[in-house]
Amino acid sequence: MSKFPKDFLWGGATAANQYEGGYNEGGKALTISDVTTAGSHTQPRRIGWVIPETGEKGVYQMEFGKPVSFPEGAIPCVMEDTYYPSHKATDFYHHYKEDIALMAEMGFKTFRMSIAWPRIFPDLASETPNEEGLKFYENVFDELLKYGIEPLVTLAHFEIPIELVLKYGGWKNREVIDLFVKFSTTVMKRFKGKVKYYLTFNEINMMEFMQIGTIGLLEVNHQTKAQSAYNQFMASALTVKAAREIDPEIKVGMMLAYQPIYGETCDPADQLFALKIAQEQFLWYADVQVGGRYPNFKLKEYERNGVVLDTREGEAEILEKYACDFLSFSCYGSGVQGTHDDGTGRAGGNGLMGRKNPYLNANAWGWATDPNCLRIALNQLYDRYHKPLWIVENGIGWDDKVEEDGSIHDTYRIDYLRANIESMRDAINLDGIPLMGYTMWGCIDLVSAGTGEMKKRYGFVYVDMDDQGNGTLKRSKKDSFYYYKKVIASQGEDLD
Ligand code: BGP
Repeated sequence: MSKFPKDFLWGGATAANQYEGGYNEGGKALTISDVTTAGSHTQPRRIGWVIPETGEKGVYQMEFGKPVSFPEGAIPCVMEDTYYPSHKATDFYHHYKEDIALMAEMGFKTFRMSIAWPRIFPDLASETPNEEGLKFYENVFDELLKYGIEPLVTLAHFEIPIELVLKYGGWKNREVIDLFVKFSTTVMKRFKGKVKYYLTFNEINMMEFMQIGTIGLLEVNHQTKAQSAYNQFMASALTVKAAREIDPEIKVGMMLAYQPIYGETCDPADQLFALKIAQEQFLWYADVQVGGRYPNFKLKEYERNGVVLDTREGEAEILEKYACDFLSFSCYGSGVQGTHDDGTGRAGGNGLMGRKNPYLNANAWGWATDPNCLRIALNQLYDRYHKPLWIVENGIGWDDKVEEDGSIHDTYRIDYLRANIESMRDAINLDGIPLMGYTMWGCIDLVSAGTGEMKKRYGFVYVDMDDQGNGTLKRSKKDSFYYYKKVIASQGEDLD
């Protein structure tokens, strides 16, 4: 069986707010994640709010897919006696040497992590970055490079500084474009020669389903959401422009939350419905960020909704000229969409996955494993964009059991990995897709973004910590650790 390319970037992926901890150390300012409580599969995560003028307090429930709406004048706040999972997360801040050694032992060629914006600019308008924040990441990159692990850096992974919301009103404000570009430029200059791969906005299309943590809006409507997306596209294009000026070796990717969408039946109405979902929730973001222009269906939708974008002369050319170099995406499964309700119920996932797929098995959170989703996704995206691709998230959350002797037998994760690696392998070998790499999500256990739980674990390495933040933070290798090590060592040939 054919191998993966020699320079294929095998690795794992994380995000600062779910993994790093040290939320108030090293001069870092607070983000929206730092005021977001834990939740569960059935209980949404929450954000406390207060209306400063009246002192009235309340709690906002983050329901996935429901447009955000805080009461008028309310601002997010920290609630007393409340556990906030991002504060400690799984403490990469203090464990990075140990964790990177474990990644090296697995044979990682790359490691995806994000930089917390308010660690670099605790005061967004300041012209001087926070040296302690820069130094932390520099130490991490040096440690990675010591083992020959290539850093893949997300510049914004659900990282909304509180100041961005309170002072600027979130991403709908055009001023934020310059603030972000100052941040990305500072980072790329400082780490020139150390970091070659950047992603601008994690799952940029997640703003379709969850706006407070992605674009920092306390109230959303067609106009503010559209303007926020535009401002992020411009910030992304100007980051690509800066990258080319700083170091032509740097490659900047977009990051899309993707899932192949299956029409529920062969009823043409279902097929049309599925096509529109794919365009509106996923593809149009890549049409702009990778393709360089707004698709007609989006412009028509704006017209229907009375949306008028605030743009400047020359920006359309910038979007086109500085489209991203490659398209990275997360893909955990597929979605089923249609117009018939046959009572099969809703599926779980990191997007609006639609109905349950009766052909697939799901985990306890309703996320189904689709053995063909990566090959289908890779073909769909390459056919449309003809740019190199990179799978930067894929994986399965499970409440792993630690045996008496400390071992963790995560065969379900190994089975998931095998099926997904086979799917990628076929896309490369049978379909000729240029795939740069694969970073499994949450390679070392971290906090779930959707639920704030610890028990929804993705790692090859177990971290001793429970849903209330109790635990020693001790790291232990799961069976999948040895499996992935073998896969990497054999360049994807030994999948048994
Ligand atoms: C993606 C996010 C990640 C991650 C992952 C798994 O949408 O980019 O941050 O957490 O989904 O989701 P969850 O943590 O909810 O299981």
